Amino acid sequence: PEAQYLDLLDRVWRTGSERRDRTGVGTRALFGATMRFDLADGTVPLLTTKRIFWKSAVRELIWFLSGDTNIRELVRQGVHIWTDWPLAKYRAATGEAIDRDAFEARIVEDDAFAAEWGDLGRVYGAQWVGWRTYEAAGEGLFRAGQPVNQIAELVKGLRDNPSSRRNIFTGWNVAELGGMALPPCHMTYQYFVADGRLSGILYQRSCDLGLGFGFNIFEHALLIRMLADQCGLLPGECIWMGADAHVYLNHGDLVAEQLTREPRPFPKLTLAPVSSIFDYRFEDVAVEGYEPHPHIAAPVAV
Ligand code: THF
Repeated sequence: PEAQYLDLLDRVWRTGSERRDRTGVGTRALFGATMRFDLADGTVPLLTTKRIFWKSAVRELIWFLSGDTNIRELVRQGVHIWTDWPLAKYRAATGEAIDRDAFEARIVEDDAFAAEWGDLGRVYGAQWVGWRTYEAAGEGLFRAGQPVNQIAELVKGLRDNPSSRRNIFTGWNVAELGGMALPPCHMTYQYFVADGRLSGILYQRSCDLGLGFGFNIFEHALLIRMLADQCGLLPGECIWMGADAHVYLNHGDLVAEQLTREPRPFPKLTLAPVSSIFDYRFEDVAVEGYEPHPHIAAPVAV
């Protein structure tokens, strides 16, 4: 099954259109790709052709579900994958040449500093569990309404109305895109129940195949497993739809190396039983039999 990913990686690198992107690094990109992974046997799509730091991915997903948008909690847990954006902003604003470790140390130690510089704005967690609403309050006036917890609504929907075609949540809040450090890449999720099995589709508008994909697909699968457990369902298929699927130009060597490697079987995932989708802790997630090829370090374009 990992062959689907390797084929896309190869195709994008060989035939993708070369383009300048927002970050200035440049990419090769193809538009429109699909992959599907069967979760019914208890496996998860965790890439084996290089080590993926799945523990960071678990912590990131739990952080999204908690509604948090400040990197502080991630940094406290040793997860560094979101640090580069607040760091770049801080450096640009202050002109201070602070290094990454010192910046992270301040985020953890200094409450006011974390509040001012650690927040990513209205990103994933804010939209997933706290989508803002407003209600009319007289002539041309509005007041804040009760925020929508899309994840709680989804769980309810899957339990009460599993055949609905509206079991969806999205991070793409048009009105708040300007208030996000980065608009969501993995943006829309939809679910489907048949024969007691839960399948999910993720629509990803933009995918960094060399770096982010390994995290994105694993978290998509993990969320399907959590939702299935919470709704008394078995896992079905994990389907991925990528729009702009790209490889950064400075990931060429990584791609070449990864394509020489033989994929191994995907590992098994087990979840402890917990009473709500919001109660998962890191310790409740176990991955067994993960024997990947060595990690390949790759720079992240900010
Ligand atoms: N921006 C870009 N350019 N690529 C992305 O993959 C990406 N994301 C998120 C938001 N913007 C993005 C951030 N997610 C790593 C992993 C995921 C990220 C960002 C960075 C990363 O550096 N991974 C390294 C080390 C991991 C670690 O130290 O734990 C790796 O080798 O996997 C995709 O959603």
